[in-house]
Amino acid sequence: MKQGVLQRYREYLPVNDSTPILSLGEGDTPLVRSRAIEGITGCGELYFKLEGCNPTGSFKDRGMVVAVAKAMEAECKSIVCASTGNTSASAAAYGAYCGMSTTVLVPKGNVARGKLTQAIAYGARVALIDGSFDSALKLVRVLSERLPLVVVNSVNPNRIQGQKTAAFEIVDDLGGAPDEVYVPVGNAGNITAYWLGFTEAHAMGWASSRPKMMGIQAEGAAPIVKGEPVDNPETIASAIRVGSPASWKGALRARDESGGNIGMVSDDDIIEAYHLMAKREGVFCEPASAASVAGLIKRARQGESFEGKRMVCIITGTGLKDPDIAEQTNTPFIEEFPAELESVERALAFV
Ligand code: AN7
Repeated sequence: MKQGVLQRYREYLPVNDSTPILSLGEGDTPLVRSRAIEGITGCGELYFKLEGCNPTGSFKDRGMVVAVAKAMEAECKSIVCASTGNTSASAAAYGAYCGMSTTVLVPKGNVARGKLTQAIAYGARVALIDGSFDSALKLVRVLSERLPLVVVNSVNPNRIQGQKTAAFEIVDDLGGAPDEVYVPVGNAGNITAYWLGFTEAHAMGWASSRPKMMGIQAEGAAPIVKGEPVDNPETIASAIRVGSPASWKGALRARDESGGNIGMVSDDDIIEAYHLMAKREGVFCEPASAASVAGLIKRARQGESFEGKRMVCIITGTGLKDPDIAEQTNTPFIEEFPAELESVERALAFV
């Protein structure tokens, strides 16, 4: 049986004898070798960490399992989060599994359809906030001071602890740290978690080096790149539509301590990478996840050489989360036929 994050990494997590060890099968996600973009970008080796293979289809499950287990340990019955979608899906699933009541605050009109569907299906209470993710997170922080709720956003340190385990897995799979790791950045919890994971793996002697952390924001939602909050963040990648990241300092630390960079890519770059991933790599990811790949491609186009380098792009969520963007940005290759051999055969003959 698959162990799950709490069991597999219990020694390295805030787990004690009263922490319930539970799992929906999160973690242990595939590291897949690129067959197209590796050559396009001239990388020595390029891998994709497929976090969409987690139980609710995104990396959030790694941190959520720890946050919810700790909430149970504290005998708390209710969890709450603000979310651009994936955190809400994950909180709803783990909340359901653990018999908690789950409330999610999401920006109205800016959550991908699959994510909202998940929150509804798992039975969470969904509050549509007429405002941005940032305003929803502000509300959650105040609410948690007034009501007996555990916040399961990445401002909860247990989330970061759980998410760091993805870095452990990469080191385990590669037998050491890669040269560079590309991570899409929204609220900046994940890049903070990866850096913590790589730093701990290095300190424990599992890896002799640490990678450069390359954070990628969307141009219309790039507060860290611009050095100031963005009031009205805008991008097709709704997951990273964040104007004032809670873990801003963690992202800067990851960048500076690793000698990395926080860059930005346009929505066109994101969609180009999104299509390349699906059509050339067989990986259907969500737009925010494609931002990491777009960031790598952009640097290659700017003349950066990745010769002999071992690179990893974090593919944070599955493409099924956002069917609307898939439909809007693709010209479907779909034809209708009568159920007759001749017409179908004629149509296929040129293939
Ligand atoms: C697919 O679900 O913030 O920089 O509320 O869903 O740690 O925020 C999601 C973020 C990247 C960015 N890729 O991670 C939420 C939420 C996907 C995401 C990010 C998110 P952070």
